[in-house]
Amino acid sequence: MEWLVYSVGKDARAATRRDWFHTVALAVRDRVVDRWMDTTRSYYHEDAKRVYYLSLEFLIGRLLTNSLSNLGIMDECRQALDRLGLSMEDVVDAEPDAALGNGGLGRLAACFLDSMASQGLPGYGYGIRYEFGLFEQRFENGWQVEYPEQWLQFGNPWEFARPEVLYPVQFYGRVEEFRDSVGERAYRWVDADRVLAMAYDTPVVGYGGETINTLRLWSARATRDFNFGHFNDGAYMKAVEQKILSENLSRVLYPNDATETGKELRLKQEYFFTSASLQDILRRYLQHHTSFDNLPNKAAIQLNDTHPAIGIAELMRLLVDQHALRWDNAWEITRATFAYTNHTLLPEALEAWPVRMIERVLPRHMQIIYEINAKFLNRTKAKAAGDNARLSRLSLIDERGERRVRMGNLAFLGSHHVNGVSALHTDLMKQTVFHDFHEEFPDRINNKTNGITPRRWLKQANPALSELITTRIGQGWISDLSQISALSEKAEDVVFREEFRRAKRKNKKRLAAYIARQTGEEVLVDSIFDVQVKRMHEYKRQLLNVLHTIALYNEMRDNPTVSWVPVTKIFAGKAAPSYHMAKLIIKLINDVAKVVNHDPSVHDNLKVVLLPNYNVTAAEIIIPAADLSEQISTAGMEASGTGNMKLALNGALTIGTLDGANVEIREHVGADNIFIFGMTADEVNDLRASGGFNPREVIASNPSLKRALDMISTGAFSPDDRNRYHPIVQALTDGGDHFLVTADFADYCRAQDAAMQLYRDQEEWTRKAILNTANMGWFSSDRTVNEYAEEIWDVHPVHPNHDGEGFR
Ligand code: TH1
Repeated sequence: MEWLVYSVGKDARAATRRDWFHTVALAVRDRVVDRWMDTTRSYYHEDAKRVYYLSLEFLIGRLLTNSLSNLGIMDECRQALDRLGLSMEDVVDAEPDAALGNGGLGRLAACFLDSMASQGLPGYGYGIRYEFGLFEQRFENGWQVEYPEQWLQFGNPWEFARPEVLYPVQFYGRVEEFRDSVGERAYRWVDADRVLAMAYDTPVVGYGGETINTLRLWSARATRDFNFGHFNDGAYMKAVEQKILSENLSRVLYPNDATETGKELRLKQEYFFTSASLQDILRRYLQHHTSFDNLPNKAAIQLNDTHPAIGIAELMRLLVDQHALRWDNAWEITRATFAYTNHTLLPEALEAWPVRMIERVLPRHMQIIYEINAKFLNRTKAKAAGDNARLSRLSLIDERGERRVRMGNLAFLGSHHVNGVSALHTDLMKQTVFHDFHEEFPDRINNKTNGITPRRWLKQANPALSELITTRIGQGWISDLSQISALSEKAEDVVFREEFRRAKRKNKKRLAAYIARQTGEEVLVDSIFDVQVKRMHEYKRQLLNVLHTIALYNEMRDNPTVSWVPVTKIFAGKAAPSYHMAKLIIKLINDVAKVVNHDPSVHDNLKVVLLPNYNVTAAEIIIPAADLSEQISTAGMEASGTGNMKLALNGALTIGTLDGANVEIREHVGADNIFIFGMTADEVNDLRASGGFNPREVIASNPSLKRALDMISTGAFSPDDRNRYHPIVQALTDGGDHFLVTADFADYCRAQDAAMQLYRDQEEWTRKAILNTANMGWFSSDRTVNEYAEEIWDVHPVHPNHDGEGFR
């Protein structure tokens, strides 16, 4: 109560739910601060090697439940609120969802922060404090419409502004050559524009509250030059305009998931946060050291995809230009410090900045990139005499068409380890985009299969199931998910199966209520909740699911006397605002839903819902309620997937292709407990290479597919605009069906039938669901992060000292 009055400045009668959220968050934050300082101080005193996770995205979601749960004060807090006549749920619901990321890549970074803190690893996250996170999605007339996501509108109680932690970051200008004190050629970057990066710190509470790490996000501030002078003539307004322009750097997250836009502001964002982070890392290192030789023993920098890869040139610049190291020495230190994670092989997602743009925006970096390239190609030329094609593939510069810097090649060359995010993806990296580099550096590529944090994705999101698990096997699984395998034998226990089903049903009821609130649609709790939640993308093949939905709808209408297993098709996901095909698919799902849901002839046996604004908070409601998990990307295209892991851990059975981490999920849960269908990555590769795939033939030979496509193309779902879906039909037919939707359709339907038949046998279904939960322990991000720590970073847990009074 005191908190409300003194921190929020209101009395209880005037307080809104948001005021109560801020009150509780500030009270929780208070419990964290001492331990946070202790943690930071312990790292400092031990001069521990730290790992710095550089990521343009951190998809955090809400933090209140997470903090309470990790601190172990959930019940205490609930009781305190009870006494005030407040509901915990209402307070929790008042927190905005921090959506500083697009999808899997950003959420992985957030799971890694939780896992590092929970295992006492000295890990820092570095990123951008976007004023606007990923847009809010609404449907208007069934079309996606984007609204700004104003998560900071009412303040953010979790963050601490650090106005004193401020670094200059430069852009544009030119490079001047001069002779240094010993007469050597040297360079300085002059006449550049300056922006300041200001730090905001958020404590990252590890499970048990022993370790509290730091997420440091940078916000752009104009330099003081803009605020002073220029008071006469029109220059004053110009100066203010300049200030606004430079602060735009941290204004908004680019809404593209695994697609590249090539916009200058994006390059500037990447350099902005990378430069500030490196300056901060060097400042911290220099508190203990006078030479840079030990940097690789004290700092591991992980590049989350190529977005921070310019950091390789930036560290070279800082070491060579500012700290006067010799090139070769600086390069050795740089390579020993950086490691790079690749998250996609999709050509449209591989960053390649025009040379002309980098020359203009970061002129010194362009020189450094040329120098790195020249030294590398010279060395390679000596070995691979005459093979010019190979040299041009290895080059950091793509010379075909407009010259571009291949950021993946830069990241590879500047790192001591390069990893993929699932076994299949890592193999494909070696065979495709990094084939030549792999030959050149055969020990550099390694695999680190993704994982998810069991704290958020089981304990917090699914209290019903977690409490059941804990009553049977204790709570060790929360910090050591491998222990969950002890549930395997419970799959044979009829009482346990009944309780497992009860937990699932409770979650399904919660989701049904959410669906009713969000869409007005009533769904049957006892139907199969068939869930596909992820970004809208052609390679993820929501269209395959839609086609099956239409085919099932037709079968149900044709055979009204059959006793059908009721199915609820649940979709959610955002499309990039400029991705027209993905937005058209959204409209199609909404149009199909409108027809199917209002057709009395299917007797509620089929419902289709597309939930708006999928984000971490929505995922926490949807995932625990799923029966069937759709992981149906074209084989070879989804690097890993992580939603697949969250769903299986929560007892959904997967229907999926042998793509990404699905391959390893099958190995862990057992081939009998997963519905695998479709072509393999090798088959996809061969079929595409043969050039012989003809979707028309496949369609002609499959009446149910033909009928579904005909309905789409003749306007059965769009009577108001019969040509609306022409682009979709076109892509699947004359367009050549690049994602092989039609090629996998028949086998997908077979797998769907198998799932529906199994669902009739609730005991058998539940047995398999339990075996999924029980066998997903390996997919904890604790395991993933430990592998990085041991095999890439060489960092070790530190146990913070929380008792030394003299310390405080
Ligand atoms: C995703 C991958 O598509 C997904 O398969 C993987 O599980 C996830 O990363 C985590 O490893 C990617 N997201 C992005 C986002 C951008 C660029 C590339 C990728 S790959 C902006």
